[in-house]
Amino acid sequence: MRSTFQFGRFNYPLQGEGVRARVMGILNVTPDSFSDGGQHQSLEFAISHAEQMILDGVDIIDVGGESSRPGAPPLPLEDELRRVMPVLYALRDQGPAISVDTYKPQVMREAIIAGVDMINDINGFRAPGALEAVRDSDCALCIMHMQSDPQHMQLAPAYTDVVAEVITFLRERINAMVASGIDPRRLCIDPGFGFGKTVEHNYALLRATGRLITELDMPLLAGLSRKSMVGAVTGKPVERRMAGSVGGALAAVAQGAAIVRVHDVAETVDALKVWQAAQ
Ligand code: 9MG
Repeated sequence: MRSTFQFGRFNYPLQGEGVRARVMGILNVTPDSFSDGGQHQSLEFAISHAEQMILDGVDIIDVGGESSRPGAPPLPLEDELRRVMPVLYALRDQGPAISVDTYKPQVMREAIIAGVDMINDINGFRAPGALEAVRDSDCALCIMHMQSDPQHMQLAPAYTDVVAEVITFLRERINAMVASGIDPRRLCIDPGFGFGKTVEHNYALLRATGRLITELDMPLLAGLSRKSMVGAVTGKPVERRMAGSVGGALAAVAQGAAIVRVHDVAETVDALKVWQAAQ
């Protein structure tokens, strides 16, 4: 059984003393996440949001420049670099681990030079050049499952057996990455809630969290914060899904998830502390 998770400057134990779920805070650097779209103001907004997450006890900050919402169009490379690179440089020495949410090899290369601890790729490192871009670093690599692409993924998600198919996909990606020379201790898996899945597919995968971890012998990252799977069972709009999202994060951690990717850091940190104290 896997005992450690190599995470750039950090090394997370997966067994024995010191094991606990890590909280990854979401830092979107997209025009709809700050007021006037100005470059300077967006950097200031991102830094102050990150500072609040640090006060709230975040372990990892995930910086993303391109929206991956259903229907979102791709962002040109230069725009993504312009959005995320100043934020990565500003945050890398603030304490928490830093992750970059990108599927573009050129952004991965630049982010590694900037010193990020994780590359979070919703495309599972399938882009030509992605494996070469990350191979010779020590940053963690999150392999996420997605059916189709953000523009089309929610049009007609279809599986015969969603859990088996996600496991097959993740196993194939792990094998390809290890065959390219990447240390498996750098890898984690993610079922990709909401990425080409119906509500039923999402809950089948959430219930299978323990099975994914055991069958693939990998730490698992769960990201369901404020997603439609939370709205579907609570009946709440996106701005009122905090409690439901915390419930989902606890459900994942109770089955062994190593990292939860969340918007509401303070509430998730508190919930996990209480849950941990009760173990
Ligand atoms: C960028 N992004 C949005 N949702 C995500 C999820 O569920 N997992 C990961 N790894 N990244 C996500």
